[in-house]
Amino acid sequence: MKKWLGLVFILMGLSAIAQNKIIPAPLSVKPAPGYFTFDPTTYFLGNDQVAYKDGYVIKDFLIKYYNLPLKTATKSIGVGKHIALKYDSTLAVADGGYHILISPENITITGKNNGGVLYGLLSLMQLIEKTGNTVQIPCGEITDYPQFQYRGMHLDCSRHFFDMAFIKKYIDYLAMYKMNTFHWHLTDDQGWRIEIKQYPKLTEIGAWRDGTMVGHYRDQQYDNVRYGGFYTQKEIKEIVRYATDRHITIIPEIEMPGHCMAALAAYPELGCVKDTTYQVAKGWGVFEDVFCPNDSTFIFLENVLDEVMALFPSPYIHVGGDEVEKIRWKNCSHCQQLIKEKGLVNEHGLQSYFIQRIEKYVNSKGRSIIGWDEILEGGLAQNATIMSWRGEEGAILAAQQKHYAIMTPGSHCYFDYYQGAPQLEPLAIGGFVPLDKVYGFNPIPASLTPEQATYILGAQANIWTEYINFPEQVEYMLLPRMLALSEVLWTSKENKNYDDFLSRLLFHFQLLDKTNTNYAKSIYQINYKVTPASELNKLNITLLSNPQLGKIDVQTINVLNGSKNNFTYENPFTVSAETPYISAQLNGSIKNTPTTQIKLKFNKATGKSITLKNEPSKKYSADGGFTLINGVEATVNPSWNGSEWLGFLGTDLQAIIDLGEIDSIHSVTIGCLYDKLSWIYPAESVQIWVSTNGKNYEQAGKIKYNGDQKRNAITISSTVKTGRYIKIEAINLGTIPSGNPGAGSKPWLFIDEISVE
Ligand code: TNX
Repeated sequence: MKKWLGLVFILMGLSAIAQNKIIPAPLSVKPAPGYFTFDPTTYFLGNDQVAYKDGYVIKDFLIKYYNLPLKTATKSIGVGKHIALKYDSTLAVADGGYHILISPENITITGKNNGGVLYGLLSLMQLIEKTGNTVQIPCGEITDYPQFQYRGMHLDCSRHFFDMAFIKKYIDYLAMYKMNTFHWHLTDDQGWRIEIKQYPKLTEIGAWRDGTMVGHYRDQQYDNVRYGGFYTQKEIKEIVRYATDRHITIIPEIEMPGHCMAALAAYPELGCVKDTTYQVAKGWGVFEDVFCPNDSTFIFLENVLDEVMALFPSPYIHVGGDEVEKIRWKNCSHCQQLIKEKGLVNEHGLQSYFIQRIEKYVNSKGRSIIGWDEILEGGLAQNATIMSWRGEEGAILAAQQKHYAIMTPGSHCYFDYYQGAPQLEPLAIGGFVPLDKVYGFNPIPASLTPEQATYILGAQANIWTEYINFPEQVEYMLLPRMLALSEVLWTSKENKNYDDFLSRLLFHFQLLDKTNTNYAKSIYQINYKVTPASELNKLNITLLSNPQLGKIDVQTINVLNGSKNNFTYENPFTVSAETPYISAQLNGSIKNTPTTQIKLKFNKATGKSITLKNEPSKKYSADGGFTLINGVEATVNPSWNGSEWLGFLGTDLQAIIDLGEIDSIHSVTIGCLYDKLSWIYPAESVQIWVSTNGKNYEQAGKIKYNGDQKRNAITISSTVKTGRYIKIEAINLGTIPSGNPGAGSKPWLFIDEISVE
C-alpha cells in the first residue's frame, strides 16, 4: 500500500512538471486552481533596485517573445494588479534560487542573491498562456534553485569577430536559460580583440589578418581578404554592464604563453626569436611561436592584465595556458638560462613558472586565475581553477589536489563539433556532440569522492569559431544544445528526463522562431542503420529518430520500373538491388525538417558474409567487417565520426567474403582514403585470392598502388573467373614517408566498401 502511494506521488510530481514548459526544469511545481490574468495595468513592482532591474530585463523578453508590454515601478502605483519582485538573502534555497506564488489576485517572486528574481521571472514568462486577447498564468507555487553555481558558455571572438549587437544577443540567450557565466575568448593567434591603451599596436596590427582559411583545414585553402575587428574599452564596459544586468559574469581570456601570434605580430620583441617579424595567423591550428618568458614580456602582460582587470569585475581572469609548443623555448638561450637559474626540470617546468608568476600578479590584485588543464603539467599554480577540456582527467587531478575545476570536456561540451550527420550539417571542425549527448552529461566525474566532488564548480560549453563565421552559425551551434546544458547544470537529477525535455523543447523552438533565431533542427534528422537481411544480397534498414518528434514518412524507389513506394515507418524493412534508393523525413509539427537520403550500391558482395582476420582499431571499427559490404560508401568529408570507414593503425586489412554460391568474378574494387594531415595513407598494395571450397585459394591478382586521390578506388581484375570465397589483403604502407606530418610513425589504413563484379 505504502509503495503504491509513493508511486502516485511520483506520478503527480512528474505530471506537474510535464504540464509546464520551463527549461531548465524547476525543482518543484505545485499547481493550484485558477489563473492570474493580465490586464493593461498589470505591472512589475520591484522592491529594491536589483529586483526592479530584473523586471526591466524581462520586459524586453516579454515584448520580443509574447508581444506583451508591461510597466515596471519601484513603488505601488495604486491601480492594477502587480507582480511583486523582491530579494531575500534568507530564502532557504541555494544562490540564484527563487520562490513564486501565483494567485488570481497577484504574483510574488522572492529571489535569493545572484539572480533569483530574474530566474523566477524567466520561469514565470515560460508559463504564460496567450489565447486571443487573454493573457494568463495558471496559479500555483514554484520553488527552484540551481544544482551548480558555475553555468558557463564560451565564445571565441578571435578566430572570427562578432559585433556588439551580436554579443548582446548572445548574452540574452545565456540569460534566458539561466546561464550565469560568459567566457569571452578575446585573444588568440588569429586576432587580438580587446583595446589596450598602453599597447595600441595590439589592435592596430594584431586585430587584423590578411586572409582566412576557407573550407576545412585538411584542404589548406585561403582567401586573401583582410579580416578583423576589436572591441574598444568603452564598448567592453557597455557589454560588462549589459551582462551584469542579466546576472552574468564575464570571464575574459587573455591567452598565454601560447596562442599569441596576434600579439607577437604587434610586438615581435615578446617572442624568443630576435629580429624577426610575425604574422597574425590566417589558418587554424597550434603555432610554434609563443611568448618568451623574459622580464619585458612579464611587464607587458602585467600591464595588459591591469587594463583587463579594470574593465572586468570578474573574480576570475582566464590566462589560457593550452597547447603551448616548447620548441622556441628549447632553442632560446634566455629560456635555457632561466630553466637552470630557477632549477626547473625542463620546458614544462618553464610553462608552470610562467603561469605561476602571472598567477601571483593576478592574486596580488585580489583576483584568481583560471587556466586550461595544461596548466596542471609541471606543477599546479597556487590556487588556480582548472578548465578540464581534454576529457575529465584535468578536473579529477585538480579536485584531488583541492583545486576548483570547471568541466568542459570535448566529448560533451564542444559546441563547435557536429550535432548531426556531417553530410546534412554545415561544415564543422569534426567531432560529434548531439543534443542527447549533452543532455546525458554528468559534470561530476564518477571517480571522485563526495568531498572531492565539491570542487567541481559546474560546466561550460565552448564555441570555438574556426568554422563559424557568422552570428547565424553561432546560433546554430549554440541552440538547442545550450538548453540541454542548462538543464544539466540547473535541474536536479530526479527531474531530468530526455523525452520530457524534448517535448518542452518544441515550445522553445516556437519562442525562438519569434526572433528568427537560426537554431539547429538536427534532432529531426533521421539516422539509419544497415544490417544483414535473412536473404543473401538484401539489406535491412532500421530508421532511428525520437518518436516524440513525429512519425517517419518513407519512400523507396524501384530502379527497374521507376515505381515509388510510400509508407509510414513501423519496423525495419528489407531492400534489394531493385530498391536501392530510400528517403525518409519526419512528419511532425516542425516544418522543413531535413530529409535523409540513402543511396545503396549493390554488387555481388553486398549483404554477403564476411570475416576479418585482423580487427580494425576500436576507434574506427564501425560495424566491423559488415561495414565493407553494406552497400554504403563512406564519404570523404567531413568527419570520421559515425562514419563508414574501418581504420587500421599500422596493420593490414585481411578479409574473406563468402558469396554464398559459386559465381563469376571479374574484378574486386576496394576503397582507400588518403589524408596526409591525418596520417592516413592508401594501401601500398592489394592482393586477392579465390577459392571454391574455402580451403584451397588460388592467387587471382595483385596490384601495387600509388594513387593520390582523396578517395581511392583500387580495382584488381581477377585472373580466376569463378569461385565462392574471395580473400582480400590490403597492405598498410608501414611507415609515414619523410617530409610528411607524422613521418616515421605508423600510418593509418582506412578502408570502406569492397565491391565484387
Ligand atoms: C582546442 S580547447 C583549442 C582551441 C581550438 C579548439 C577547437 C583549447 C583550450 N584549445 O584553440 O579552437 O581545440 O575545437
